[in-house]
Amino acid sequence: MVELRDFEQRAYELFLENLVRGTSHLALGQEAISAGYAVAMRPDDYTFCTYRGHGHTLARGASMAGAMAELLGRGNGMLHGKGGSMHLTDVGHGAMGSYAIVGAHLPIAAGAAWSAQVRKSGQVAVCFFGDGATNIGAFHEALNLAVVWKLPVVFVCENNQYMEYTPIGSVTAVEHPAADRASAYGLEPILVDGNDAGSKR
Ligand SMILES: Cc1ncc(C[n+]2csc(CCOP(=O)(O)OP(=O)(O)O)c2C)c(N)n1
Ligand SMILES: [Mg+2]
Repeated sequence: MVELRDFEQRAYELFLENLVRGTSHLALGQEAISAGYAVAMRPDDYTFCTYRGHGHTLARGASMAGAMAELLGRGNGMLHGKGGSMHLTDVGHGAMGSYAIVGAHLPIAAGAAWSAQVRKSGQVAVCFFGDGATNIGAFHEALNLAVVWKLPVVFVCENNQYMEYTPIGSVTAVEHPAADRASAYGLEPILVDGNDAGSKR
């Protein structure tokens, strides 16, 4: 958690110095989620991130230097400086990409889980997304398919209460945008306080 916080703070400083190429979405305050899930992952499990994916990618063991160099657009970045903050990917560590289109990666994570199921590899896909993604059609399609096909995929909504400038409560009728809808698809909803590293539910 400390390492992830340090990385984000440094990225923020470099961004203010205009050294970060493109934009950068930080996850300051969300470190416990990245640190917690990574402990449970097998080395060959899959992670799918949003554009706010520095922590999730680093927690899988991706190189911090490679990630920072990527933000700066350098040739020694993990994607040779071509992807930047919003596209961090490190397949060797199971980090299967960061996706800038809200909700786009939920069906892709379901597809990766399906491949694991077909190959009987025992791998699990974990897919992170924001509260805003729960109002995108792909969220509902992916959850439904995951249950119907019993796919080894875990969907994790990081509810920071906002989608850009819009409070999620102003556009969503239920209190817990992902968990309250998960039951409708036959998924067990689990609520965790992401700011409490010791929280279970
Ligand atoms: C399909 C799509 N629509 C709109 C956008 C513009 N956009 C970028 S971030 C964002 C808000 C997403 O909020 P949320 O899912 O809660 O994630 P957070 O940024 O809070 O982590 C929007 C609307 C986008 N990237 N993709
Ligand atoms: Mg949000």
